[in-house]
Amino acid sequence: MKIRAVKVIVTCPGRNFVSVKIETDEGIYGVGDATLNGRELAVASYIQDHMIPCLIGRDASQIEDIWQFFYRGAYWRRGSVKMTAIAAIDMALWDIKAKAANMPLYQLLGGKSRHGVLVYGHANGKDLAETVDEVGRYIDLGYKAIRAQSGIPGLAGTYGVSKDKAFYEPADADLPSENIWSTSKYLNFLPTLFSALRSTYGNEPQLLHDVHHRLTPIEAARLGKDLEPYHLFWLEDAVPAELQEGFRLIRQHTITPLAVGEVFSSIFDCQQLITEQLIDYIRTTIVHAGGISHLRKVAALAEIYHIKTGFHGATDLSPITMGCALHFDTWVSNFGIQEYMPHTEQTNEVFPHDYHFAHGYLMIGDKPGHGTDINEALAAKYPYQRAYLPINRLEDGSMFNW
Ligand code: EZ4
Ligand code: CO
Repeated sequence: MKIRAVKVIVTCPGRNFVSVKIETDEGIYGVGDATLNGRELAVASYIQDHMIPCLIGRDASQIEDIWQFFYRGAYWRRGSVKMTAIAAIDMALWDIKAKAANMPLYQLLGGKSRHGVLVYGHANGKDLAETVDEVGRYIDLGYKAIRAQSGIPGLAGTYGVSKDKAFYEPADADLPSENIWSTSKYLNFLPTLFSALRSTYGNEPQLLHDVHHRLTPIEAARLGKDLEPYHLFWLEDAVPAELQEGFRLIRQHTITPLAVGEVFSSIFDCQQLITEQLIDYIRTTIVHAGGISHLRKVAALAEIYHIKTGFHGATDLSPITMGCALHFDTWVSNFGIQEYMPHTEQTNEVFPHDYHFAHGYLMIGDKPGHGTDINEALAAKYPYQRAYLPINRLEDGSMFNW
């Protein structure tokens, strides 16, 4: 089965998505997600200008060889743009292989290990009272696990607090908007939020929180310790993780479970975090780290060290990534949880899919392939619109982490 044509499809049904569609000479096609929020066109060009010429005529069944061809063959290794581009091709090729076998993707991976994929939803509010109410609304919607983010007294706005309660979209402007951050205001406030959540809703709901890369290891250690009475499911991205050994310091001080990895592009970004058991959940995702072929290796390494998966699942990962992730989650033995932010109706129309939410779980369908498609005619109606993620500064104006 030979690759006959490859298309890059850029569309903006409310937000930007980059997708690929690979067509074969046997009439079977596959689709993959190549969306890198805020840097979309760099990936589109990487695929269009540097990968497609090498793909035409190649055997679509040779997924591993094609992966190695683009990873090793580029000479320049890793990097988010390259690994997202490889991921998109990889997803599309797995889609083709599963369709050719007339099986849902999870069957090719090793079959079902569970009947549903536990997900967590995103509750957020402008202040403590509103966030507490929002968590209640998610409990009423059937969620068993909920991430809570809140506005912080004394700060105008922060990560994770949305204008539209149902659809959080941080890439909100055609040039980066600016937030102001204070670590001390945050650290003083956050335990009061989780104290209020536990006293209102008891011990049953799983609660999560995303620090979004804003602390140093010793600050993260203090926060983890302060949150111990409220037994979080996880504390996410407590510090920027370029320095993997930095997590040792957090670990020495707290038993709050740690999750990290949504910005990683390969197994080499988390090797030490995993092998030294410095984290509990690995969030590295199919779309930003080389696709299904590479994530299998990350998950297998993590399994040996008692670390579970907890894939990134914000709305900037298209329904194609979500479809692939759900097949992976349904199969992988060391599954932990899956992040889930529903896409808008407009996005769902462009990317028809066969998964659905029920009682706190996402359920996949049995369609051959990964179960998500792209409506090209509809996609063409929404041209690309430049959009950036915000940046973050300290109160004195210093550039900080967003
Ligand atoms: O800010 O995907 O856990 N989820 C997150 C996301 C990220 C966005 C960035 O594009 O941290 O909301
Ligand atoms: Co996050």
